[in-house]
This record gives sequence, structure tokens and C-alpha cells, in this order.
Amino acid sequence: MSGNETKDIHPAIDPGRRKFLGTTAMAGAALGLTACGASQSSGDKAAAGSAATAASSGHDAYEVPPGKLDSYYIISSGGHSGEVRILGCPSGRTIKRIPVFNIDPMLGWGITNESRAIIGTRPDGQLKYWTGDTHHIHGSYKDGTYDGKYFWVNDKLNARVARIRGDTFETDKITELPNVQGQHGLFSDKRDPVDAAINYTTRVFAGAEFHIPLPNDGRDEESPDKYGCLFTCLDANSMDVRWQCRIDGNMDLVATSYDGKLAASNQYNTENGIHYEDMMSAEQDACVFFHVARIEAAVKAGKFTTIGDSKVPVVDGRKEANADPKTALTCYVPVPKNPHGVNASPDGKYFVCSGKLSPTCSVIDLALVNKWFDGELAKPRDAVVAEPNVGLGPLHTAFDGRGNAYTTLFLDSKIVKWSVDGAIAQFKGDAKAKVIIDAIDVHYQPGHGFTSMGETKEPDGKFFNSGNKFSKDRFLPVGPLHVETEQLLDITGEKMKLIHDHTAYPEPHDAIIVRADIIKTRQIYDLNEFPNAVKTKEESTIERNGNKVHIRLMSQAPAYSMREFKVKKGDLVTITLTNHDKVEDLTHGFGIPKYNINFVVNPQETKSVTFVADKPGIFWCYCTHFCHALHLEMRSRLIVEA
Ligand code: CUK
Ligand code: CUA
Ligand code: CA
Repeated sequence: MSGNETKDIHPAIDPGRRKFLGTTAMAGAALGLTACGASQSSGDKAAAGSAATAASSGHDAYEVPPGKLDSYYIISSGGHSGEVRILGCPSGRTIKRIPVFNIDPMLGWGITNESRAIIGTRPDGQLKYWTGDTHHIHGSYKDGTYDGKYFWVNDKLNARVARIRGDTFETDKITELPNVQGQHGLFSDKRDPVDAAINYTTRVFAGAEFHIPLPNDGRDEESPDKYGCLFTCLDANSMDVRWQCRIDGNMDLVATSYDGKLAASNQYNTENGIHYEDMMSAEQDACVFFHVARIEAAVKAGKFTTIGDSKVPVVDGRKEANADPKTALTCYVPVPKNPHGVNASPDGKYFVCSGKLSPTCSVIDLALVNKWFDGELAKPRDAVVAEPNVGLGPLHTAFDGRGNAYTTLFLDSKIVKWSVDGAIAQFKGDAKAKVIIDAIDVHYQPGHGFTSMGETKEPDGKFFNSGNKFSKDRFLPVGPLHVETEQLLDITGEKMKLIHDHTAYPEPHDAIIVRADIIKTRQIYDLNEFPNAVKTKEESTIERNGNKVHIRLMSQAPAYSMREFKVKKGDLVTITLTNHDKVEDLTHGFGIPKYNINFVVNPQETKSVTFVADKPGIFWCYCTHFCHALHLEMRSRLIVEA
């Protein structure tokens, strides 16, 4: 049995608490939040005890014994670490950390010339940015499900979108978005490719959370009424920005429809507030819908402006310019209050916005939104077909494909399972409709929750992962900074079962759970993929051109192709290294003492680094990655002559 069974099944026990939260209530809730570790301790023990019971009574299905593989990949953002992680599901093992917007010496990310070109450099050669904040990661789609080709992730800090290859799980492109700050929500287009040459998702959508002056060049800083937010569409193939759409209010999360007609973003700051009190002054905010085809037609017809130095076409999606539904580019569906999260149900019918400061979830019927765009629905609000009370602080919702929704309740520290059809019936007036089906404690304060394959047309309703923002007492204490908790729930039955806790380095936000058979990774690169590869022993040379020296090196266990290379103090040195080993998993490293050079080359891969040889002496370049019985002996001398 699970811990929640001993409790009232309804997550919001005290109906008196089921009110919208005002400023004072929110301050109280914040206080309550710090105290929740103590107030929930009896519940914790029950949950912990039940987890132990579950394990001892043998849930073999969750166990991934030594030598066996997980059945899912969890591809997870890493928040202000700037990276992306891959975990196995259900084991929770961390399988890979993918540097994206951060620096990573293991891989050499931010150190090699190739990674620096992807991240972007300034005219003086410095990296343009070396930090980022990843929140939302989504994959490329075909036939409504993942095809495993690409994954896109946002950088909230520096308004960028990165693409990660599904075959190597390495970042291959990063685009900085113009005219926006706080690039938060991100979702890929789910429609089937129209262009046969680009056989995958063709668009990626991104929402901006922060209002800024447009252009943000210092002229309107004291006129917040002139600040604005833009919704951005990128070309998934070139990663160029296709267009932007200016809106009223701000944006948070992004969702896309399965037919490709609509994209949407929840808005918590329709007040255009500068301070948080202003941002929570209205009882309703909105979910703004974008009519993708009309926006692209407007761009084609030249109905756009540009902002500042940016050449990106910007269409006007503000309310005043879109009063006629039949030509409108945008539709603002009112929902309560400072909503967080918008999630698409796998049947393609609904988007669900969680209320955050309202204990409700708003179910928006996409057919009705389309009806509004056709001029056949009186008010955008009429597209809301259910608004169940689910509990306090609802943030994100996931689906099991059996008609149930699972919403994270940040303030209640629970996951609530509710019936979408039940909620719709209740909204229509059926007082007996069963809406809330189950609730379970999580530890603590869940942010995102996501289900196995839940953001595809192939949801399998097996696992729900709760990404919790506080772990408090769940792990051995390691100082003031606690690790976060990811908790895995079995959702195959009527009742949810907590089956696993695992740690997550701060701070994961969103993730997707992808069936393992969809991901097809490569073990070995192709030498010919790299135009600068050092292909033969004869090509392994030292070329000098003035004070520029190019050392072309190969690695093959247990040696580099040259035992030593001489340069002069002050030379600008480039080392290109091609790994000639063809054995799976046989990676070599390359480190140069005192020069901040540290990177790896995978089988048949080529990478390069460039540095000024400003320190004379002998520097043992050594293999940093344990590769061979003679790994320690695998080294060459860099001789910098005075
Ligand atoms: S936001 Cu993090 S818990 Cu950036 Cu998706 Cu909701
Ligand atoms: Cu090559 Cu270690
Ligand atoms: Ca608001």
C-alpha cells in the first residue's frame, strides 16, 4: 500500500483553503512552505515506510538489475547548471550529462574550437556567454511521436535555444533570439513534416517571460508601458529565427497542437506588472493562442515590422490589432490566476493550464479555439470546458492516455490524479461527476511532472516522474545546499504508487520520458564527418605560418602520433587531434598542464584547440581518459622554447 491511502483521498482537505491566493495569502504560503518539512513529517514516515514495504514485497518490474538496461530515457533539463541530463527510467541512474550553455572540462565544451563556435565568440575571441539556464526540453516528432532525431532546450538566462542531436547526444547548434529576455517556454512543432527534404519537425516555438523595451537600447527604460514580449518561431533545420509575434502580457510555458495549427503560452503577467504585487493583481490572466498559418501568411505578405538591428519579421499579435477573430493572429483565453504551465493532452483535444495562485486547472478545448478563429465562438473564455479544483499551487499537468491528468501541487506537496471527462461533466453541471481520483504525497514541492511518452500520441501510462524542488530530509545532509529529488510513481493502477527516489543536481525543471527503442545512438564517428580530420600518419605534421603553428595529431592507444612538438614562446598554437581508435567506448583525452586545455576525442572524432604558448618550458600533454593498460604512459611533450 502507498502512504496516501491512509489519508483523505482529496488533496485539498480544508475547503476554506480553496480560495485564490492574494498577496498576503501568498506571503503566508511562502512561510508555510518553509515549515512544511516539520508539518508533514508523519506523512513522510508513512510514505517512506510504504516505499520500503513495496520494495520488500518485490516490485520486480521496477528493478533494473546489474547488466540490464532501463526501458526509458529521461531527458531532463538542468536549470541554472546550464546543462541537460539523461537518466535511465525506472532506475533513475544518471547516464549522461550534456553540456549545452555551460562549460564542461570533461568533454572540453567551451574549450575546443568546435564547441566554442557553437556557443559563439566575441570579436576578441572570448566566449560570448559561458552560463545558461535550461528549463524545457522537447524532441522532434514524426506521426505524433518522437523520432529520436533532435531535442531542443531553452536558455532562460541569455535567451537562446540549443539543439541536441539524438544520435550522439551532443549539442550541435545554439541560436540567440533577438528582442527578448527570459526565454522560458519552448515546444517543437508536432505536425508531420510538409517538406520531404526535412523529414522531421520543422518549427520550434519559444515564449519570452520578461517585458523589455523594444528595442532594448536604453531609450524607454523608465516607460514600462512601452515594454513588450515576443513569441518566437525558429526553423528547426537551420535554427534561424523565422518570425516573432508581439503580444499583450507575457509568456511562460509553451505547448503545440498535434495538427500543427496552434501554439499557445500561458501568461501570468497580463497586468504587465513590474513588481510581483502588480503581477498578481488580476483574478484572471490568460493562455494566448497563436494561429501559426495566419502568422506565416502575414509574414509572407510583408505585414510585419522589425525592431532595432534585428532583421527578424515581427507581426503584431496584440489584442487591439486582432479584434476580428476571422483575421486574428492571436486569441487570448482568460484563465485564473497567474497560471503556470500549459500542457497538451495526448488525444490532441485539450490544453490544460494550471492555476498556480488559483487551486484550479483550466481545460481549454482546441476545437473551440479554432471555432473562435473561424468567428463561430462568442468569447475566447467559452473555449474553457472544465476548471476543476485540484489543490493548492497547481503547476504542471501530465497525462496517461487513459483520460487521466496528473497535476503537481507545489504548495500541497502532492500529485493529484483527476479525470478530464469527469471535470468536463462537472463543469457542465453534473454534481456527481467523479473528478479527483487519487492524490499522493511527494517530497517536496513538485514543479514539473511528466509521464512516460505522455507528450506524444503514444502515451503508455506507466510512469510519472515528479520533479521536486525541495528534498529536505530525503537524503544524507550535505551542507546548506540540498540536492533536489526526482520521485518516480507507478501510474498503471487506479492509485499512484511511489516506487523510487533519486537525487537530481540543481536544478532540473522539465523532462520527457522517451521509450528506449526510439533512441538510436551511434558508437563511433565517421572520420570523414570532420573536414579537419588528420587521416593518415603522413598528415600528422607541424605546420608553421609566421607565429601560427598547427600541430596535427592522431591518437591510437596507447600513444599520440608525435612524441613531442616544439613551438616558440608567443606562438599561436592550434592542436587538431583525431582519434583513430575504432573500438566502441575507446575515448582518449588530451590535457596540457598550465594551459587550461582539457578535452576528449571519441572513436574516429576530431577536435581542435587554440592557445597562445605564453609559458616556456616542458609540458606533458597527457591522456586524461582511462583508455588502456598504458593509459598513464600515453603522453607527449609540448616544448615551448623561450
Ligand atoms: S518552469 Cu520550472 S517548475 Cu521553468 Cu517549466 Cu514550472
Ligand atoms: Cu588514451 Cu588514456
Ligand atoms: Ca497575473
